[in-house]
Amino acid sequence: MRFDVVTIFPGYFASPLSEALVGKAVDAGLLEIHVVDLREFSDDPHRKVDDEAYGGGPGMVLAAPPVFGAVEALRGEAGAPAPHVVLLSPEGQRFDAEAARALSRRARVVLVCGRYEGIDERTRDAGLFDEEISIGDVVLPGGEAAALVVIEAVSRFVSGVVGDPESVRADSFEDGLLDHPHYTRPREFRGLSVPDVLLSGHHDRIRKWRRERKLARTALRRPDLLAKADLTDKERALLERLARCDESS
Ligand code: JFT
Repeated sequence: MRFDVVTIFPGYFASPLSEALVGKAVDAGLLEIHVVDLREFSDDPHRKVDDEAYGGGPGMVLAAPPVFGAVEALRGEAGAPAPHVVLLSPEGQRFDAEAARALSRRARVVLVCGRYEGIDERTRDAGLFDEEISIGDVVLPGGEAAALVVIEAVSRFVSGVVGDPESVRADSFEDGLLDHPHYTRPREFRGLSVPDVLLSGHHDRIRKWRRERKLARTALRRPDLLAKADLTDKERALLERLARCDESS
């Protein structure tokens, strides 16, 4: 899979894209990531890409011409798959595991990172973007950190990037539930022990305990997730009873 990241801060991406999971996947040829300097598409001698807002107000606006130039150049690249072009923006659709999986099926994704107070609306009006994504209701100074979130989340779903496919399946949200607790050595630490069942070697009991902890944690911490979670009829009935605090049944 290929990503092209359009940004005024190309250097920002150097270490996150060369380290750890993503860095290894790039080295292995599973991912190809191109960082494109938006300033290369400025027609200004000082490489300016921003300007004052029509109508006044504080701050600057990312100008349309360089954004059009960059996206059109990437769409026109010969010999490369046609890209799916994404704008990171606070006004976008909320990014989640399902959106990450959907993007991982694309051969090539362009991530456009804006800065300043926002991007000239005519980029949207012209249909320059196929999709607009927000990583959440938090305010960032620009799209770069959001683009890294998208690359890391999508890459996990690209075949071969995570060594053990079972790990991708087992992690949070694959079944719509939070993960169960994890423990490793030492067996005793500052008077804190590991739940006995995990040391028992009874794999059926361990599986049952983990499932139960996932359900309990999700019900307590993120009850909003239960509506869409992958639950058996029995599990759903159990949670309904617990939620109603119906101790007679
Ligand atoms: C922030 C952003 C995302 C995402 C793109 C562009 C300018 C700064 C800004 C901040 C608040 C309101 C503009 C961006 C994001 C997120 C993405 C831009 N800014 N208006 N902030 N928070 N979750 N994705 Cl262009």
